Amino acid sequence: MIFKLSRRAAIASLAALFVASGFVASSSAQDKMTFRLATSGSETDQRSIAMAEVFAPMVAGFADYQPGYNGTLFAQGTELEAISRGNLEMSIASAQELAQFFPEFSIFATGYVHQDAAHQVRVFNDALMDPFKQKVEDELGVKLLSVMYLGRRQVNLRQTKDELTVKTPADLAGVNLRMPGTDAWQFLGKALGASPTPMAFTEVYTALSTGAVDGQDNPLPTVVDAKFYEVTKQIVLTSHLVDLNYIAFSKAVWDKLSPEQQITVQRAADAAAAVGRLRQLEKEASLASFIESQGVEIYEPDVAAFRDHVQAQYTDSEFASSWPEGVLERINMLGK
Ligand code: KDO
Repeated sequence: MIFKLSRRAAIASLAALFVASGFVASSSAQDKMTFRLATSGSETDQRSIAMAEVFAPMVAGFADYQPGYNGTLFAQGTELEAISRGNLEMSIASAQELAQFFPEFSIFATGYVHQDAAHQVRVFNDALMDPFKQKVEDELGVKLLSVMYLGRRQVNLRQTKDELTVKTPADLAGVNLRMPGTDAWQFLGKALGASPTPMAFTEVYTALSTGAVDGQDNPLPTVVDAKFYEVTKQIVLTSHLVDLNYIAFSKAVWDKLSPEQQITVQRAADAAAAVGRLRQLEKEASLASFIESQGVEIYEPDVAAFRDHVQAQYTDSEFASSWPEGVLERINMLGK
């Protein structure tokens, strides 16, 4: 008999397997640590679900995992500093946020550099990342445990396609595009040809519904999770950034863990990232028809025109001058 698991069942069994193998170290209830994680994502975001369903039970022997969703613990962009100051244990951090402290991280936030989810993982696990990780650990007191897949960012606008059809970067001229509030994000918005407006993720739905901005960029699973399809009319499949987040962990807390507990935390982070990645990829591949059924048109622009324009903007930028010699070439070599 051929025993066939559906893809969803396979991911669920993988999660269960990780959890079952995770109970390595345990402590009595009263000396359990607390791992608070700050994220702007919702409770139903795949990264949040993976952390709650995989990471939390794997560390439960010695730590209580306490997530704060929707920016309730710390506002978007302030989490790394909170960890650094000893006010927070964990966050879901972006390369763009790290670039605020270490400009060279902008290489991982640059349009059309990462090719897909597997490429992100190869880059994160390659020796090229070691000096990046070490610097964050030494100078910020933050350990980057694992890389999470957020997805391909697409341009999502309030205007109908009849009102504005976007084929090339020139068509985005004057479009007030919300981008998250750091220099690297704003630069990407400009590189796309738009007029970027900085804004925290938690404000975006309201800004779209009132018309304070013309659009935003995020992967399809986020468009659905945050219900942006209710307040926008088109998605332009620019795929300008295969976006990632890092599971960031306090170095001070890490140093208090026993070697066994450290191994468990590392495994739990890797397992949560792996399960979240599979689920996010599945969502990304299957959500277009639901979004279209909500009255949002989805179409491809001239992606080569966007790629060329974006890459040209970065070539002579101050960001590119902060990238260590040879790293871009090494990242490209790890691609397809
Ligand atoms: C966003 O603000 O658009 C963004 O997608 C940026 C990501 O780096 C990440 O912070 C994400 O928001 C939040 O986790 C909410 O999904």
